[in-house]
Amino acid sequence: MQLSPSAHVDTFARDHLPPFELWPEMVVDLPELHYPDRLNCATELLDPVIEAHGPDRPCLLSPTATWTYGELRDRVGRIANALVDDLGLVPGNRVLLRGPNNPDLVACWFAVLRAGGVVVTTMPLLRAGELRTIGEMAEISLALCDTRFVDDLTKAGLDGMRTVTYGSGDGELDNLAAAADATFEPVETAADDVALLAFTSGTTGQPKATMHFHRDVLAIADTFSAHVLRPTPDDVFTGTPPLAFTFGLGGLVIFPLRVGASALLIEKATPDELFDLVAKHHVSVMFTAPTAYRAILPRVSELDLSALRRCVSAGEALPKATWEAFHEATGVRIIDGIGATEMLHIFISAADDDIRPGSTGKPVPGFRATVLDDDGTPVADGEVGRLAVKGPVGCRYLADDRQQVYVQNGWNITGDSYVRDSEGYFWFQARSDDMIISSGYNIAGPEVEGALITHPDVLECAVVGVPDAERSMLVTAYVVLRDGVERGDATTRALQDFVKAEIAPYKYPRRVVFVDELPRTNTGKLQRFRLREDPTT
Ligand code: 3UK
Repeated sequence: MQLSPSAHVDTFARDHLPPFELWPEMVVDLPELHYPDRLNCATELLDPVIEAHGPDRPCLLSPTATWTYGELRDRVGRIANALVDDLGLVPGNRVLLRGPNNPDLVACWFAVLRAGGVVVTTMPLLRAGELRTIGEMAEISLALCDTRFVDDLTKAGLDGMRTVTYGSGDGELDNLAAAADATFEPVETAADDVALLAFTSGTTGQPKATMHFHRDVLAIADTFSAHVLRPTPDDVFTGTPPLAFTFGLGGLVIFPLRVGASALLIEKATPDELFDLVAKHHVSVMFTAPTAYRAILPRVSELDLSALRRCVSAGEALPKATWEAFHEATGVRIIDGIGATEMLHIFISAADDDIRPGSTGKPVPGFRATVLDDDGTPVADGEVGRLAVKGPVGCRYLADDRQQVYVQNGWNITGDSYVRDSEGYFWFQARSDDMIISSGYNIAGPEVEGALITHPDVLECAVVGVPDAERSMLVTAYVVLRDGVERGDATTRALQDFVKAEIAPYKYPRRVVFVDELPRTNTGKLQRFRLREDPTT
């Protein structure tokens, strides 16, 4: 493998790529994925739209403002000039971004990339300790931070990192940008120069930084978005995942801008607030987690969602019952898709008539997927094994031995147990570490959850195996009940009997624990390990 000459003056990113022999096999059989050697994704996502449609197309919306493509490009130009002339950025420097989803954050993202920098967007929920780890791992010298979120970054106490604030019109960066020129000639990066470092939202252990190239940013738009989502320039996108979570970055920035559409950026929203904004702004494409689709069900029929035509769910398994209830209430068929930070975005999915409710779908055009046994041999259709994928993007951890765990024989091993059926559809079972082995049976927690969740008293639930002397693991359900339902033995028995009637009785939760809420990561994923560790959580 040979990379093209880098435009990075600061060579940190290239220097820390895994050795080529540990890379996954890269598959680029779609002709549209053959990008030129010099490619800046931040140029490709803005300039062609302005050339084709003029500068006045709406681009970024917030509940209070609208920026056109031309306004975004001007703003980006000013910030990029400030980065280079006032803040001393040289191509290849990593720049940490911290702030909630809004047009200012997106402008910073573009400016760093156009100036040849490497963006490291962080979740607003992160605290000083986590920010320190990221700052140290990525050797960050400059941070652009929303004025409202500086405290934790200051507390992180990163020597050698300068923090510059933006937002509310009076940040230091706003002043520098106001005085700077709006025209900026983007750095001609190599298609395989690193554009972003995305930290995994893994539920345990030391974080890992995944490294993605300029071409990778376009490749996710030209695979999942172009072939499955199929947006049009008139679409209005919105959603909840933070831009630091690549699910949100793709759905709220890369996919809409790749086709000249617009995106409504929301700083923070409960499912109720999210759907109110969808109605108000005639949103047509939405990205959020399965729990939000479920949470809105009781109210969904009162809302005017007539513009909504595409709903994408990812991050966790979408229960069949949620898919069906949402379809019944809105007529919209949710597009489930499995993605991963290592793969940048979604690689198995289906839309429209191709959907089999309860299944994640088929490999997205441009990707290959298979199900392997422990030795790396494909299992027969219908059998459970480890999901393995390859495509135009793939896992490259920044200087991390765990590269060899995620990438085996050229395949990306996502850590999920899957079944492929005879029609080629992929069915999620559980995270491989989460399979419950009880009295010799293999039980997938999500399957039991899928049954429990259809009970009218259940708002949310999680099913895990808690270590048990007699059965090795005891199938234990943590249940958040709907308001007004009484916790107690009668409810426990009712839920157990209900599950026994829905799925094979040996899978029923022998223990039911009622809780107020379930522990989640800041990307909304259930933290099953915390439930396993502390059964009284
Ligand atoms: C799980 C799913 C079942 C699965 C992500 C879309 O979630 C994203 O990235 P993460 O690195 O986590 C990856 C893991 O999450 N998962 C994701 N989607 C599904 N499980 N059904 C699904 N539809 O365990 C996977 O290995 O946080 C999702 C786009 C970009 C992303 N980064």
